[in-house]
Amino acid sequence: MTALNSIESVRNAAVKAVAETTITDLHTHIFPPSHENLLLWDINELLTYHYLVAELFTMAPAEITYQAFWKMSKTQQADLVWENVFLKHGPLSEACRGVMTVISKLGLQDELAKRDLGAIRKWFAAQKVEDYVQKVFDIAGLDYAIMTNDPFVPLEATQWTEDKPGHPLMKTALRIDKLIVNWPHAVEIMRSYGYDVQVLDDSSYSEARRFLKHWAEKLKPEYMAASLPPDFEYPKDDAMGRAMQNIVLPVAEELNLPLAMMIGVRNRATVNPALGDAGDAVGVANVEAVQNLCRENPNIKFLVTMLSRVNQHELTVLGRKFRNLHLFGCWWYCNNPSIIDEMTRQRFELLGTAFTANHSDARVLDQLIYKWTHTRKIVGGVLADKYADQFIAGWRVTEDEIKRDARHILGGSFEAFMKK
Ligand code: HDL
Ligand code: ZN
Repeated sequence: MTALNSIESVRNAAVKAVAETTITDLHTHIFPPSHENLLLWDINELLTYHYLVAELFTMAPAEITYQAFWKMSKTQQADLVWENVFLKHGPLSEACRGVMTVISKLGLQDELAKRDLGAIRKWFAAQKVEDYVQKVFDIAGLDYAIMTNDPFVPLEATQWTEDKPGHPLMKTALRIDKLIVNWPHAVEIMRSYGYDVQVLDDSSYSEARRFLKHWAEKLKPEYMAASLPPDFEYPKDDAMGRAMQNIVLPVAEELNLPLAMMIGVRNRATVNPALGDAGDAVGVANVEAVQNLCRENPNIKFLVTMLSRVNQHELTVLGRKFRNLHLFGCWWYCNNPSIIDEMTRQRFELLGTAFTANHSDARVLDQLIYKWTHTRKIVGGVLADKYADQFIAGWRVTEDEIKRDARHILGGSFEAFMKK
């Protein structure tokens, strides 16, 4: 294929390549339809996404208390969000825009323009979930998504112990936060399965490793994952440091199972527990913990994303230092156009294409549509700028090479890293 011979043509090719490339979504909270009502989907779930619940309480009148809200039905909660966040105030937040993008991409632009929530609900009620999963994946343009599978959540664990079928478009990830950040809770759950764990000592370490290996066998996960607080340090002789050192890292190495760390969540317990899933906030975390983990464990692969915008530059520099470190995503409070743009530019400038531009973190199936529609638009624009810079510097590139690079930052480099 001949090289493109103008800035205009490389820009257009970059935007087109990102708009059309197949994406691998390496972190979500979706579930197989067979896992009872764990899979969330439809307009009521979209409107009661915890991002929008938080926004409701930034605007709702005082008489709408947290207690009253949580007692309502999902439909009543959705009505409140629609009325207070969408109708009474300009729905300008990224989470609001997401709901609108989903509705429009599903072909309900007229119903949306008329703000006809009843008609939109009727359309969703007519969908068959198995077909709808495929439809959403097709619109989003994904080859597969990786779930979050937490054996410390009894309802989730039951689906696997009862051998409920998975889904061909959904791969697994073994979620282990509680083992690191809430040992007493982890002990309670592991003991309920008959594991002889008590305090953080050698006998409990080996039992906890046995628990992890059992679930790794059961789930066949792509990676183990843990969301960690801003004060996570490594090495550290505290409960988190000891669990990491004596339980998680040995299992990761023994099973050659990568560890994904998502660092910087300020837990709802210390922020606002009344908001439920919406109660967590963000804190500047310790990038040196990542540096020490990568340096001291060259045989373990680490996938890392951090929650604070403040941590991003230091982490991206670290991405240049370790072959066993792969950076991914604009996570949660970073998954907004202004920050996705900044992070993606920084990553291209420091890492070339050796990173994964985003993950959806979708909790509601339908969100795969908006999270990726919005990301494709921003990343496509950034990639176009990079190719324009490259053209001006004198390099010439073909459309196939641009397609190759677009895939690389949206799943390709992740898969290459996992195979290394
Ligand atoms: O811990 C995580 O995986 C986070 O993504 C949380 O689930 C968070 O509530 C979320 O959904 N962020 O998008
Ligand atoms: Zn998540």
